[in-house]
Amino acid sequence: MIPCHSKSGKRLFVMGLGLSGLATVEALVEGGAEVLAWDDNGERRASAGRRDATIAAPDSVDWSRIDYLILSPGIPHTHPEPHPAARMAKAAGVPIIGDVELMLAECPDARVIAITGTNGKSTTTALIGHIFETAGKKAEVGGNLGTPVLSFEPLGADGTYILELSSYQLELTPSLAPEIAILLNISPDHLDRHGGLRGYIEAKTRIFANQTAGDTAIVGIDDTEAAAVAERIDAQAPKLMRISGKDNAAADLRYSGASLVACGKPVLSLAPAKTLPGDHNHQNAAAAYAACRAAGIDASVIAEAIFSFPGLAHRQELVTERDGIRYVNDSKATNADAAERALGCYDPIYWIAGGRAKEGGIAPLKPYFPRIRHAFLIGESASSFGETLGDAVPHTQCGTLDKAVDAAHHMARKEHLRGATLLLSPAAASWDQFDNFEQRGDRFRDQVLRLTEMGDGGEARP
Ligand code: UMA
Repeated sequence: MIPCHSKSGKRLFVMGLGLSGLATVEALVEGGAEVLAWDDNGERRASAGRRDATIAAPDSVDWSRIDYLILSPGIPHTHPEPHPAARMAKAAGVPIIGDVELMLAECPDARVIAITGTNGKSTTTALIGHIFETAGKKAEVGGNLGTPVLSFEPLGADGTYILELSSYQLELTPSLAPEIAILLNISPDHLDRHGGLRGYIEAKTRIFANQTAGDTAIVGIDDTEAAAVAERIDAQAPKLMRISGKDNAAADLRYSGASLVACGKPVLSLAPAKTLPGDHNHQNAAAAYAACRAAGIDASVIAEAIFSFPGLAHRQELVTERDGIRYVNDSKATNADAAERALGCYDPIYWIAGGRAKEGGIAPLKPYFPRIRHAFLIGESASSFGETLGDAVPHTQCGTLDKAVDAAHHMARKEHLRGATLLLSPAAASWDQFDNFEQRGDRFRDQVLRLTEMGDGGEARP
């Protein structure tokens, strides 16, 4: 934990007591601050009360006596409507910040590498963390990825914080000045929270706002919005590295096929990186490579780490490979956009899909239908997905995930097609049958391991 000593004797109001809020309460109390806290959910309030915070509703507080409002990233403060706590703090002129801002104030000497983007930021963050670990460098990895930043160990000048930052967190971290900042890409997301695309882009661009001459900015330039950001920051001081998967003359680092190419010269083949399939993962690897080179890590160490990267659970996670069939858990793909990334990586596919459908269903995935050998449909959306697949893709209504895995496994083994992949990439949310996508992916993994550790007939070996 990082105790917030710089806030000793101050009075802070912590709004939201989820993962990051509870870690914030602990770090503030430990640092000697007076903490008032609230969550709109009564159970969450009870867990904070045990940590020496005073539970107080926002409208019961004299805001003129509060030094800071610490807001959880998931709580709105501008759009679609400010939370009452944010409204009252603003009216009283109380600064509104987040946990990352608190953390930065305590460890000013540590190096910061910050990663944002609409897609791929978790994988890129975890990959950079793995490269640092392989290089034997002291680092803490987290933020939006899952570990709240105030749960980290305090680091000095020999340490690096590797932070995945969402647009929500970037808005609440005004003094962020990363030595290395990455913007992978921009596509519309969380628009309700930012009052539209313009607000979302502004929030993302904050990652570069306080960079100065010696700092490095790494930007993926294959979408119009991120390319425009690169143009804008080019005029500022930071060293700018443009990354592209296209034959783009402006790119400093390209990923072409499975190679990284810098200044026209191949610098690394990504073919052995089994856990990073597809163009989107090659972009993540390119950004991680650029960041780690800028951090002074040797190219050969980076290569070794990229090849040994275990990947992230539920994101095209290679569960096992058995008798020529790959079993891939992509439970995190809760919409068609995300499923498209996985469907583009494999052929032929035994595809498990369905759950609670998002708007548009799987219609945008039609270009990938020829790769799907058979679809196994589950959950609420099974019949609507079946209608979209129509005669183009043979499919079976399975109802549950267990039945789908079983049927797909047996068909894949029977047909024994070269390069076959059994893929869970549901293109739908999990909430109709599971608590969250993690539980769905865990269930898939368990079921796959159970079946693949059995004999051909699906019966356990003696
Ligand atoms: N709450 C209220 N009132 C409200 C809204 C929420 O009291 O009007 C309370 C909830 O009851 C809950 C708490 O606020 O107890 C939740 O706070 P939170 O949503 O900010 O979640 P945390 O548990 O603190 O998790 C946050 C990040 N969540 C969000 O940004 C929504 C986590 O990112 C992050 O891993 C964690 O901090 C640790 O740093 C998750 C996420 O979904 C993965 N991120 C979004 C994304 O990736 O798209 C941005």
